[in-house]
Amino acid sequence: MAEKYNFREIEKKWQQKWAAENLYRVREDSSRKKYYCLEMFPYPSGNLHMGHVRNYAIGDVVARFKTMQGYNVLHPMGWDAFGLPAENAAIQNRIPPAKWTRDNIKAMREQLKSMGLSYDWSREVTTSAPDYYHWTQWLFLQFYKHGLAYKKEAYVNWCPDCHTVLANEQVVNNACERCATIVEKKALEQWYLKITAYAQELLDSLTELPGWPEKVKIMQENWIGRSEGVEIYFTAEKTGEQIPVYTTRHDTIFGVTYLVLAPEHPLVKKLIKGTSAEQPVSQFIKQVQQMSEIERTSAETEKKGVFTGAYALNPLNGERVPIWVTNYVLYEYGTGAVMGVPAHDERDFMFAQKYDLAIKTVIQPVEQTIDFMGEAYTLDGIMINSGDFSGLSSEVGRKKIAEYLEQKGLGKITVNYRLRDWLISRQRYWGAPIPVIYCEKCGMVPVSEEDLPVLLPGEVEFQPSGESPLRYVAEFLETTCPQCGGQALRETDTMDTFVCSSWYFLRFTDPQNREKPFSREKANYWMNVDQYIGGVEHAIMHLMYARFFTKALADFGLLKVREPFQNLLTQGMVLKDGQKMSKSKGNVVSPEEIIARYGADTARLFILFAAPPERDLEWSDQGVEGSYRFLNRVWRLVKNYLADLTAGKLNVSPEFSEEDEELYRLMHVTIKKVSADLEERFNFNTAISALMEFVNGLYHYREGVRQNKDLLIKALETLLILLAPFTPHLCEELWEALGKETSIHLEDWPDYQEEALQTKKIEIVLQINGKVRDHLLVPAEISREELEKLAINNQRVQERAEQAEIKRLIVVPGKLVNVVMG
Ligand code: ANZ
Ligand code: ZN
Repeated sequence: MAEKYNFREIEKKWQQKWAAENLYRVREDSSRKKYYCLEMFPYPSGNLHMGHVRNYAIGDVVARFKTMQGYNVLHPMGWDAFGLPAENAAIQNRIPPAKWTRDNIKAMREQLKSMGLSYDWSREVTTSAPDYYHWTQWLFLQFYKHGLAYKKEAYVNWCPDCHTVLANEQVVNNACERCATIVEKKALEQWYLKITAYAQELLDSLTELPGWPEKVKIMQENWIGRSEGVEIYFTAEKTGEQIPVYTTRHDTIFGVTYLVLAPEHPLVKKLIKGTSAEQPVSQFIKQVQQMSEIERTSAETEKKGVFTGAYALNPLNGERVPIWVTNYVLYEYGTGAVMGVPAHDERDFMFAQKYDLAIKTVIQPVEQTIDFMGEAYTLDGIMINSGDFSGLSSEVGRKKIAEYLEQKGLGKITVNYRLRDWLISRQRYWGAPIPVIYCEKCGMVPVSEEDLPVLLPGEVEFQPSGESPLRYVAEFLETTCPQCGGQALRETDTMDTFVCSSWYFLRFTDPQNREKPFSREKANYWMNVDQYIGGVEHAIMHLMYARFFTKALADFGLLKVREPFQNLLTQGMVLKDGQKMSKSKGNVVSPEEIIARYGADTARLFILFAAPPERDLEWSDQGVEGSYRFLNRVWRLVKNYLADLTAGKLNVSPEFSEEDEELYRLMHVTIKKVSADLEERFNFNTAISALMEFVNGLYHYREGVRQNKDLLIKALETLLILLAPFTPHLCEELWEALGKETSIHLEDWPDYQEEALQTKKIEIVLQINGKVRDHLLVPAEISREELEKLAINNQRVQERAEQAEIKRLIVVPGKLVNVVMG
């Protein structure tokens, strides 16, 4: 008998068998409850890392568990295959992106398959394949038709190194998220998707997602950044034009001592034209445009500005205040103009001090008066120096002032969001071409749906120039107008890859559809995703965009649900020596090596056992060894049982012995524990601990003299079934060894019996004056009082009590009671 199990043979055997039998293929079946389990699909970098292994192992346990619970489970996998790395590889190694991507997918698919994951591979999708991006383009056209895709000139984040535009979310600390180059501002015509049209709904429906981590919802809420305030109309003294400013602190309006415009504000040019301020202001604007939004609003950045020489009038008190241009006001937020209240805003305070502008106190703390202002008082308080509004609290004052402004037509109550429209244009080759054509006569014309997909050309010269490489491919660029048939040019921008990943979960419901992105019926059957699993690094962008798409597509009539992901699990990182595994740190443990050395089941078990899924996990070689030893223990348990069975060593006993009772109880306790751990919080680690205890219990039972064959086989089967979602190959192999002819992964998840849980009895030694007199068989959870009662009523004690008095009782819980008599 083999001492160690041959995982190499076993794992390969079952992977092939499962594939040949299409074990994980699913179809819509309205008579069954569905369950959609999805892990974030990977970018095909070519190499599976431990983060992937963790992500997919978690998802696989969930999918297998739900299948065994009787759900019709959709568990698909695909490739987020457009994006820069493929293009960079093409530039560096002269490999066409399509080939690079195809090769990497092939390699990674094999790696995934070696993990024994229960994917329905017939549903595999690749976002860079024409049969997928066909529908990405089609969806773009629907956004366009509904007024949710538009083009505008904008100052965009430009990475001079990647030669492309970056979304705000891709700028980290003023640098490109990918290459860390400092980001510049550049004016370009760009395509946007109008996510802001859904800002309020994206915020409101967060409350309908109790199955999302609180921290992710808070990040989304902050990103949407709703604020309620007032637009107040100041007037430019020189031109008489209105200057709306956005404020949330209109209770401070009597403290305004200056007005500030964003450098991009169109009024600036008018105000300075032909004045002595024209030259310095223009100079300043140029400087500011080199800064990113984050840098401009950061508390550390020095607030700088220039006076325009012009003045504005305060609509409430008619006061005349100077108009400045500064680096800290953003054109894209609110109205791009702000009223400066140095006494009550920190930025304004610093600014006023620096440029010697007036500081006027109009809010006072309730408790004390302030006579010297060493800093801004930014909290609410009582209004002073505020005309008729003096004496009101800030809160009441805000209400009254808002009403007053609205009544007089001097302003209006407004809600603002930090969320910006989503810039989707990329000046890159390896993305879905934006299906738009420019005709000299007709202007901008969307490509007809019948002409989709707009295919990416194969032969392309990669010379990053800031323009899309597609611009230099004549047969792509030059086309005819769908309206007039005249000569026309194609749009050469491609879409941000986040567009592709905003609807892939829908394509999985109907991946081969040639008529539509997906059928409404199929999407309605499978959606929404019951459990989504992935890294927290996608907490903002991907999840927000996918939610936006789902809502918009529901409004287009393409599906019913308005939220894509019912429950979200964000798994922790895999660390080595306390640090994230990375090539540069040289602390990477390769999944391929671990699987080659110990097998996929060991790798899966270790990674699921080492930490709860949401926490970071510290890699441990001993931990891997331990998991491997445990699986060998399970292996030997079953193999030894089979040997004993053949040798005729096991009998059917008519009634349960104490040991039988104990094993029976342990089995039910384990079912209960593992089920609860999987059902409630995916506490895989404690579920596995329970299974380890069960295995210990089984070994203990096997040491006993008398073994109940029926019970033993039941216990072994239960063990394999409960362990199957974690280590599918080993369990399937042993299941087969037990003579089963159908897959263990199609077995029903077992139920536990409530009565069985209580049956555990323990033996307590009864002493009288330190001498053993009897043994008491009692329930394990017996209380001290009950035990004392039992001891006193014990026959031996009662006999003695005729001559002697009970003086005291000494109880050692779970072990003994000593009755002291004299
Ligand atoms: C006057 C004021 C007085 C302000 C005061 C604050 C304190 P949230 O809550 O984020 O919406 N603001 C408005 N538009 C801006 C822009 N485009 N760039 C930079 N700052 C802008 O913040 C609203 C506040 O942010 C507004 O209220 C405005 O400053 C500033 F004691 O107006 B406040
Ligand atoms: Zn035309």
